[in-house]
Amino acid sequence: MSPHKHPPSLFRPQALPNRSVLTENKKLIDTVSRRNVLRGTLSLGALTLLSGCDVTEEAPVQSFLRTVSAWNDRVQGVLFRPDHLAPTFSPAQVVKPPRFNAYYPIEEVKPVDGATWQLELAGRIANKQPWTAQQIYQLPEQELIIRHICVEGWDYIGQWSGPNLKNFLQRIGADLAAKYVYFHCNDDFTESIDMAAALHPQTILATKYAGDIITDPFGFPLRLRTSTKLGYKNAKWIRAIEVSNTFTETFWSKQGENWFAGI
Ligand SMILES: Nc1nc2c(c(=O)[nH]1)N[C@H]1C(S)=C(S)[C@@H](COP(=O)(O)O)O[C@H]1N2
Ligand SMILES: [Mo]
Repeated sequence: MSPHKHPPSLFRPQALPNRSVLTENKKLIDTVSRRNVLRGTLSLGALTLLSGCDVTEEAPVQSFLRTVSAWNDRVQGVLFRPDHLAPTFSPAQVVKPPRFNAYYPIEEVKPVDGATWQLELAGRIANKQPWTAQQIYQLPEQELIIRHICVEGWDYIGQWSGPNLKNFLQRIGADLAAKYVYFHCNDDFTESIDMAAALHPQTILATKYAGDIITDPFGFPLRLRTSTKLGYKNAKWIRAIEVSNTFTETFWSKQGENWFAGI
């Protein structure tokens, strides 16, 4: 299994397009970075989510950084407002099929058997009865057309639908005052999110992409789709959801990535 390329963290210079421009703008970058360090939570991806600007379109670095800086100030106010909505897009902007990523290449994806698969529930949940895919398909669906941002430096607009996570957590009697929601996956990947992100109105358990059942590489039969977290938080091929007050390092946080990874 080849290790996933280590994703660039915020303002590591190689994460941005032009080093000489970066050197010229060092003071501005420092200002931006220092604030980020102080907050401890902001990432380029998170700012991109908020601003809706396209990191893959190489706007001049200086104006980009000014935008980031300005957003940084506005972000202070919205940071912990759980109802702040991430930008959404139109169906015409949706990339089909989605762009694949995992910590191993697409050829190594081991498809999940939807007929025998069950979603297990663990931790601070009153009703731990497992769910079949068919049962999950009966639940009301929410659709999100949102930007997926991978810290490796690429992004795409995707159209996801499935049950709203907050509604699902309420349905199973999860302790909504608990701190974390963990997603254990069929490929040995575990990620977790803070409860505020789990209860965010734009967080869903996705079963469909662009109106069709998600295909194997993209997390069939069930994956997480947050609108306010970086790509790696969006666990694919979920086999169990666990609600807990205990913090355990996750796949990417063990590799030194920011655990919060969002806004
Ligand atoms: N189970 C599992 N989920 C995962 C990963 C993984 O390796 N295993 N990779 C993450 C990363 S780094 C990204 S960018 C997104 C990619 O999702 P996509 O293939 O639908 O674009 O899945 C995330 N979820
Ligand atoms: Mo990613």
